[in-house]
Amino acid sequence: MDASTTDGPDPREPGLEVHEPKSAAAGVTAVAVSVRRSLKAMGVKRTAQTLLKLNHADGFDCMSCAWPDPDPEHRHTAEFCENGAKAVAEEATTDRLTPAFFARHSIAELDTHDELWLGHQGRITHPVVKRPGGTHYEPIDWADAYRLIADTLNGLESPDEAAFYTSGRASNEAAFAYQLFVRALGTNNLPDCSNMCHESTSVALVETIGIGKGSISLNDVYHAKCIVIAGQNPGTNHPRMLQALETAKLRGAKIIAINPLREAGLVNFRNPQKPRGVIGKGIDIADLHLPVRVNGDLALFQGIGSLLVEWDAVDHEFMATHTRGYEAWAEHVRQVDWSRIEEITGLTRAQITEAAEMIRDSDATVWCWAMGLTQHRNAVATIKEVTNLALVRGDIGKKGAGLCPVRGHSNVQGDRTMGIWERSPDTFLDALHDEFGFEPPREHGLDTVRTIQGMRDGTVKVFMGLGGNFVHAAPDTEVTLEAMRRTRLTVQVSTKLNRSHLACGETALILPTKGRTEKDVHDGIEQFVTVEDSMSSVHASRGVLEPASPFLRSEVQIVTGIARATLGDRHAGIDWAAMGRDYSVIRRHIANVVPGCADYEARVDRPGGFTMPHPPRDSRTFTTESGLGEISVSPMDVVQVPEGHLVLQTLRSHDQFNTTIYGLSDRYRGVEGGRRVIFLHPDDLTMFGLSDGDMVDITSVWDDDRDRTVRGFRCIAYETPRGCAAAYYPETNPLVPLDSTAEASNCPTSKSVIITLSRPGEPEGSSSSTTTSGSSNISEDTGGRHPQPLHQS
Ligand SMILES: Nc1nc2c(c(=O)[nH]1)N[C@H]1C(S)=C(S)[C@@H](COP(=O)(O)OP(=O)(O)OC[C@H]3O[C@@H](n4cnc5c(=O)[nH]c(N)nc54)[C@H](O)[C@@H]3O)O[C@H]1N2
Ligand SMILES: Nc1nc2c(c(=O)[nH]1)N[C@H]1C(S)=C(S)[C@@H](COP(=O)(O)OP(=O)(O)OC[C@H]3O[C@@H](n4cnc5c(=O)[nH]c(N)nc54)[C@H](O)[C@@H]3O)O[C@H]1N2
Ligand SMILES: [Mo]
Repeated sequence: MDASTTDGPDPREPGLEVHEPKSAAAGVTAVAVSVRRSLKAMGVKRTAQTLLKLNHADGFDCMSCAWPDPDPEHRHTAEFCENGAKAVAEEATTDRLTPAFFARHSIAELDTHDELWLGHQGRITHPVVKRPGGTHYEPIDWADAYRLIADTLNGLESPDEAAFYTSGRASNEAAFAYQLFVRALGTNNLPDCSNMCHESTSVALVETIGIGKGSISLNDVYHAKCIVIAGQNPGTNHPRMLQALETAKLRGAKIIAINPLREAGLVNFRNPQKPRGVIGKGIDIADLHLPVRVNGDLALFQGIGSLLVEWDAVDHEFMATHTRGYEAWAEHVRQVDWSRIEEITGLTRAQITEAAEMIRDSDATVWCWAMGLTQHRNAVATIKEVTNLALVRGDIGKKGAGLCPVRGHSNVQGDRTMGIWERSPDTFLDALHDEFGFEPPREHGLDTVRTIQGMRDGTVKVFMGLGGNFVHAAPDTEVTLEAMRRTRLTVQVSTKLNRSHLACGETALILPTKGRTEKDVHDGIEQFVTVEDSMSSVHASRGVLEPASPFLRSEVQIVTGIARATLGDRHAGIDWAAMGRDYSVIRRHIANVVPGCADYEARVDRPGGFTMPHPPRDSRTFTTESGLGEISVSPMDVVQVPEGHLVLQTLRSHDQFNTTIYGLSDRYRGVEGGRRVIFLHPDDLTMFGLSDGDMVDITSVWDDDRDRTVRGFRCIAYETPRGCAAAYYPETNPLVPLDSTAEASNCPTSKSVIITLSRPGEPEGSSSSTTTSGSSNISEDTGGRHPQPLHQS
């Protein structure tokens, strides 16, 4: 696709309009939007049928995010948010995408449409295949599809030539069966969306507290005295969290928002469930907003740590019994250089002191974070620093306090619990061995980035995706697309059409599946599935609608069907057919294999389910090697932005779910009718000789020769720290270099991309003299045209 070569509205987005950002989230507009969208997609009856069952004990779990549900007796009739309603409407739409559609549109033609159009074509009704050399998808029988997969997998030289991706929507039952199939086949190549999401969290928490999950329950949020929300935009991505924050505020909690942007939900919340939110002014959420520079959080948390040490505002008693490493850490943070902290964070010492005082004065603090912390090169260090603060304050295993990584996909945490992990520990593999009588592979498998590298290099020849939209979720879109197209076979288990279906291997299959809203009946018996939320609570989920087509199969059926076709009776201890027929068979295996899941069947079916064990939360014990909470020292570190460049964070609008674009309204940020925009500080616009409304091309900078440019983005002057730009994911994913990943977690650095701007048609970096001189400066430093950003310790 080429760019518009002149200024003015982009021909692709003629309706783009920019207004003042909003200062409050939710309220009646949110209710109106959700009902309007639902009615349009599903009609009156289905709207009532679905929305009233959403997040209820006898209904289905919302697929929009992993925020927990209140206790059954405290749930509202309408226990959903605007974006949850959009997610349901997206799946429960009455539009259908049949084989006739694929006969009409070639794959090449489909590839000219955007993600919004693809998603709006409706639910896929039949399994389809693209044969070698083919131009169109055509129908295929389920049995033939399974056979094709089986033959290809069995024809590989090694099972390690295949990779099996999971998106975080898969149920526990599907996930457990899937990882069992993959390991029975003989590989640990189980990349998942978590590799691009909270992987940095998992790595940091396992090292410091011994378990990669958050340590709080919803009740702790209600009883917190202080809540820190770093790098998270709950008003859009976890709207029901705002209700919990409101409850905490009304009990007197102080809230600190750490975010380069003044996100509407962090400023003010109008709770549509309460009269005050409908007619009144709503409630101010953040008592303090720290507009930190992108990637400045490690420095910020070390600054706060330094003050807490100086004031001796630490919990010596807790630390003496439960932790180690305080002295070394205290010595490290005592030495911080405040002028560097101010420079890196863009905050004054007074602002940081105000935050530290609020933390000092709270005897129970909840520490929340999401993608604003996890998707940077220094993400693991930053999250370890958050953990340090929680540990020195004694905020673990205490009412109203704890670590709260806010998960994204509704069952991403459950999938990990069920063994979707390329590096599952030996204890888990031992348990599989004992339950099923085969020897699972022990060598670590490929994560998401390594899977792409493998496909690119020709060592990975088969890609299967259990949900998700791999090519648009992954970094370096062009590289990923080319990599995927090099494979022998791609298999996508999906509900709706997306870009990954158009990046076909030599042979490509789309296997359409039932979604969470839909009933799943086998031999007259209604099946249910289970999920785990962000706070380790596990419960059942039951669909309520008739499936979108009689030809759909459930994810469990598809996975066990493929397994049976591929492995036959190679493993006497695994009865694939029984698992596919009756999910309680899988749950019995889960109970035997997964720690903390004893008596699973009975416990998941109680209203509200049960909560998985979490030693730090439950008993202040730590399953680290030392048996103690590890307070750790991380060198001060920040991504270095060469002069004349900016750091770009790629984030979500209010009208999307990851790569699924619901519509073109980022209401809270004032962007309507388009998505090809870049938010910039007014002085940065000036530096590039640009004005609000100008069109630019964006080029990222990395130490290889590849040109990574996206074209035709409208500049928006916006309140963001100097030097820090923002633009939407997935439009800007072509800018994220595949090899630019977080240390220790290998998570793509989607929140710190070094960029330069140019006017459409001009060579990169030529918008102003500053930029040109900036670019040449770096060339001298590194001798490369695309220098790797310099990092300092
Ligand atoms: N409606 C809806 N809900 C969703 C999703 C969705 O796409 N749509 N996605 C789901 C998924 S998978 C996930 S992981 C979550 C994502 O939830 P979030 O993490 O809230 O998602 P992002 O839009 O990536 O927002 C990141 C926030 O971090 C801030 N930020 C960026 N860089 C920095 C930084 O360096 N420091 C700090 N302190 N802040 C920074 C941004 O300004 C932004 O407010 O939401 C889940 N829920
Ligand atoms: N630049 C940049 N890139 C990012 C991020 C970022 O912040 N910036 N965020 C990252 C994060 S946090 C994540 S989690 C990933 C998300 O990566 P993915 O999970 O791979 O992406 P999604 O867009 O959530 O996947 C949507 C597709 O899932 C399919 N689907 C929906 N429901 C179901 C279902 O019930 N079953 C099945 N089988 N399929 C279903 C539909 O076909 C839909 O098109 O993206 C990552 N990529
Ligand atoms: Mo995510």
